[in-house]
Amino acid sequence: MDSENLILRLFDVNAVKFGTFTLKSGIESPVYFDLRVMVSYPDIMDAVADTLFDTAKKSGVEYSVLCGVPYTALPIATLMAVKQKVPMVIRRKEAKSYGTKKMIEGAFQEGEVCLIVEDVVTTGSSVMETAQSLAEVGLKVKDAIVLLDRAQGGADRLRDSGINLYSAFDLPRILEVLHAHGKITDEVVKSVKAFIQENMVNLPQEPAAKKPRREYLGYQARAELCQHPVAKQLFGIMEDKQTNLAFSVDVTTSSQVLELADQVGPYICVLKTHVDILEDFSSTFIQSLQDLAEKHNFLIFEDRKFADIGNTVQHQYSSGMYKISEWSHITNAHSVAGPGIISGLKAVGGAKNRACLLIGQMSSSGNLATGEYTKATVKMAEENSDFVIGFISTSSLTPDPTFIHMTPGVKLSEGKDNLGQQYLTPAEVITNRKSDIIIVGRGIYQASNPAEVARQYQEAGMKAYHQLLEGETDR
Ligand code: S5P
Repeated sequence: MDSENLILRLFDVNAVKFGTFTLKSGIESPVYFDLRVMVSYPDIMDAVADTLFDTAKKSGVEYSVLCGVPYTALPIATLMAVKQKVPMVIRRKEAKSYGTKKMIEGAFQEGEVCLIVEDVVTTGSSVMETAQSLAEVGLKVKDAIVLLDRAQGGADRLRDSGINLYSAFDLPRILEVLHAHGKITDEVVKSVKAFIQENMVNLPQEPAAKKPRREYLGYQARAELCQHPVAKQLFGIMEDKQTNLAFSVDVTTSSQVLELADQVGPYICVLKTHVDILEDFSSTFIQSLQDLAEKHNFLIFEDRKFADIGNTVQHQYSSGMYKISEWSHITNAHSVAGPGIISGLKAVGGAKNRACLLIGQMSSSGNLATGEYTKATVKMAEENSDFVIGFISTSSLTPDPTFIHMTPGVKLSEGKDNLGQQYLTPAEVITNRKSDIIIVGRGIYQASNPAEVARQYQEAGMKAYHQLLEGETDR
């Protein structure tokens, strides 16, 4: 059965319904999926198992064991396991109250990679719970496949926890097929599309082969499109120096900062500072830093993460001992305080042609900058694009080519620190998540030869950028 017929069959058996439904999250939805009914239709089960295998194959995921999220995906995973002769494990919903308290049943080796199978993902929490149970017994989870991603933030949340979600279908495709076959009216299509617009955070990733690719513009073209002088300059530097590397120089003395900035300067487009961790901050230090920025042609970004009301941040930005607005081309702010924070910063930095990034997502595990918060942050940026030039985020948040995305939590191999930081690779960040700039701190300044390692990050970042432009994915 091809995907079109599978969608039609799912509609026939009432696994896809249109009307007014209240979802678990409290959101009212004009469309509802109840895939539990599939077990009664062998032809559908068969097609779903094949479709999910196809999705896994096209996404290039690697695994040696399968696990279905209980309950609906359990029989699907079973069928896939039997058809493809891959072992599976079962996750219990509740631990047994007698005997062994095992949550995962089956025979497996610690360190084996397990692919999670799910029917529908909304927030991603069921996949996350399953991944946690699997991790507790030593199984590794990198990817999950789902028949349908409702695109309400689940993929983002999972990605933040290090799990890539690949879906076989998305809602627009289902609408298209059902409408083309006269199963739903124009009205229904309109109401579901309006719902998608309002509630969907990111459209799900389809297997690369099926999806028409968005054309990515190069740095030069984006420099030309930008109105803000700092954004224009930054894309210009990225093009001229062929680098998308920002160095986060989180060391605690001025001399260390200056020495590192001079060594690493040739390989970066942005130097990111936290001047409040310096033991010996002074205005002469700032003068030397500005000289280095000039010498090596990079921008200075003070990572101040303003988070207060407009009136307070105005003073924090212009005054005190750091006078950030005097010397930092770029600074950043949390959107939690509302748009007044941008007005406050803009009142100080606007006339000086300074720029701001909003923190739309964070790299640390368990952070709250997800879903609706991220969406509202993007809106705030769009409404203040004369001062906000982009985002700190772990993925691209908008296709608007004049906004720049900078991603922290980057190392040459994935991992974590012991305080919640989570690392992704340059290829994952630039090619797969379509961010623009990698921010690297410890990966460079803790290396024995920071300049050489910075060069390696520059090379990895640009390789990933060229892959993005050429439409390749890194998977
Ligand atoms: O979500 C975030 C946002 C930022 S700006 N996660 C982050 O790690 N950062 C900053 O990026 C953080 O303050 C630090 O300066 C840098 C990452 O440093 P690394 O040593 O972990 O590479």
